[in-house]
Amino acid sequence: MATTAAPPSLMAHAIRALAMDAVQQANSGHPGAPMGMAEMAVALWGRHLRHDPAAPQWPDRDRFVLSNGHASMLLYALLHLSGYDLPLAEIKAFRQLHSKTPGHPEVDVTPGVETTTGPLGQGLANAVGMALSEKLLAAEFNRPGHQVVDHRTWAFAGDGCLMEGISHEAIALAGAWKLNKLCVLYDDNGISIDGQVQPWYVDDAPARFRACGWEVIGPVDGHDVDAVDRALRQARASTDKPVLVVCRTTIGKGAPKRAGTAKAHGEPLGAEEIAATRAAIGWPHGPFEIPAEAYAAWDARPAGAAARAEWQQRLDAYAAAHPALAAELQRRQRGELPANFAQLAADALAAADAAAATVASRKASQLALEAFTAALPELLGGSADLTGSNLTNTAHTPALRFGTDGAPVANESTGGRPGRHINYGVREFGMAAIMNGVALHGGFIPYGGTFLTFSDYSRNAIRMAALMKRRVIHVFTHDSIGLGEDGPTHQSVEHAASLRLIPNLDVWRPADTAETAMAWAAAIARHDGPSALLLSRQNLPYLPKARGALAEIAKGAYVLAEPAEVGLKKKPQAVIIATGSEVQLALHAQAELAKMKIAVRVVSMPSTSAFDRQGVAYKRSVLPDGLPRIAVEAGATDGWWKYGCAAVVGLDRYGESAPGPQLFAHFKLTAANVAETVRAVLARR
Ligand SMILES: Cc1ncc(C[n+]2csc(CCOP(=O)(O)OP(=O)(O)O)c2C)c(N)n1
Repeated sequence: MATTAAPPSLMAHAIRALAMDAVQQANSGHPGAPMGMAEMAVALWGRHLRHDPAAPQWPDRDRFVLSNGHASMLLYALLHLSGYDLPLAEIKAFRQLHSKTPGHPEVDVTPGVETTTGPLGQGLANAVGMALSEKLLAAEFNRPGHQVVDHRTWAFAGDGCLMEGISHEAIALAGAWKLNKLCVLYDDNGISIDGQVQPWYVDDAPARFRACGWEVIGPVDGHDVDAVDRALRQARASTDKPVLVVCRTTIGKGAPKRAGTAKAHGEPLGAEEIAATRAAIGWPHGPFEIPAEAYAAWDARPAGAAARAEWQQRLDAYAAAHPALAAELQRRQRGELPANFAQLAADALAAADAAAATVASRKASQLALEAFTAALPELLGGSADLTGSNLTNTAHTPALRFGTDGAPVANESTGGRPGRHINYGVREFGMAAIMNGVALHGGFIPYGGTFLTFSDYSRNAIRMAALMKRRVIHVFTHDSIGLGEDGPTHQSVEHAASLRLIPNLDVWRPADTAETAMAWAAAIARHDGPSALLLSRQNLPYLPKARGALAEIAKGAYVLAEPAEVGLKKKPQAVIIATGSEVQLALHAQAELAKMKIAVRVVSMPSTSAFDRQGVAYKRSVLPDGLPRIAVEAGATDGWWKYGCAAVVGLDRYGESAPGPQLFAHFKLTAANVAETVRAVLARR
């Protein structure tokens, strides 16, 4: 909240001026939306948003999400004007290399930016994830007389966000979860890039939100600060529903010729129109010149400091009354794992090795999760309507439910805490983007499941988690033709390869229970990015490991079996690299080749990215120079050539509908074919 009362028009015009000047200077960007939402921003940021520019990471701050991220100059102007560490020089460097003002808002680049937005609709889902996190943390940690988690989530969204299908997934869940402290301000300006949206966007958006259990306020005049302010006040009174405030606005408001036109959306106004706008709105100041009264009116530092100090007092009182809870809350908010995590992970690995069970890797995942969810209350699981297939639930993760009062239902089995396995419904993209919001908020490590094939539905949100460096864990089961009878619509072929292309996503395709436990441990321990676990539907045998191999799984690839394992006292002549369900084929091929006195090494490579991060010496020790390499994976072969393979046994076409074992035979994903391929490679040399 800003501190002094000043004419709202002064505050709004300061945003307009900065937006049009910065876009003009960059000769690129979107002036229309910031100019159109200026009064909405005055009402929210000037009168409601509880934040402290001096402490952008303060855990109990309100969250603000600019879902229509192309309006980035609105957010940069707000951060600059209200006192964040974003000097005018950064506004002048809008969209330039290494500035803090990139084309679209990016979390961790600009102080005060809560999430990276630009792909329309996802910000809305992030906001839902943030509001969910707040509600769950409040239920878990607040105590009578001690409200230490108590903040709101606000989002701006435009027509584009609401046209995107993901908006429906997100608002449906927000309604089901009764996220009453979530408020979305809809910039209802009737314009998108192609022009007036009327011919192609005729949805009754308010009715859609109402149908999903939202309270809808308005339409209000989005250029009337007091009207928006009143709507926000009403929104804050909601006890059991998220709130949509429909704000009727004019894109490019203030620009005499461009206002209300699609041209205002994504082009600089031009010197002439900027001059005309200055005259029209009565802004006599030069480019990037903001009068002191405007800065004073926007300055949110005093109010922010006071709000934070008041919260600190509440936290201190809480810590005095409930020291253990306070320490746990702060650990969770910092994203630190319990001190005994390394031991926990080692125990899970050792237990898997000792049991040596033959189970599907999806089941192995559940076994690992039993241990991890027992010890880590921050694990917040879920599935997109495939819980029984993904096996994402455990004895420690009862289903999350909300009572009629909007509060999460406390579970006896978990000491009165809310449930922590989410039925996301059939909403893969929404789930992924909501998990991003949960990770961004802090306090939880989200994980969610679906079939690997449907990772395509979630894909851009997975990419966003990778770009934002957030710890989100995707459980993708039914990872190949091995799933069998459901057929090619459900059988992944290109998915492992294509997920591996996403920078900063760790993909794990474990071969057995030990590798699966390790993959989970790595995904949980990872602080700076998402992980995807690719798991089988079908059973996989436990693979006996050489001494020391267990510890090397974490390196992404390791020597699983040398020729000596199959009775050959020879140095290997070739290396078979395999992942997941195909590692057993590699071992069988090794045994067949041994009968012909052909010595091969088998390398299990559950994670190419983890392996690629290893030093040269380790890489050479696993894949020695000069030894021909043959890769085996029931999927697209393209990615394997980067390891200099002489041959790849894979699948570059869609599968078929039949029992899994028949499909492996049909597509020659067999030990015999792998052995034959090795022989052919050696014969060529
Ligand atoms: C998923 C996605 N698709 C397409 C775009 C490109 N794009 C950016 S803004 C925009 C139009 C958005 O219209 P609206 O939300 O009404 O914004 P306004 O015109 O009011 O600024 C489009 C298609 C995008 N950023 N994200």
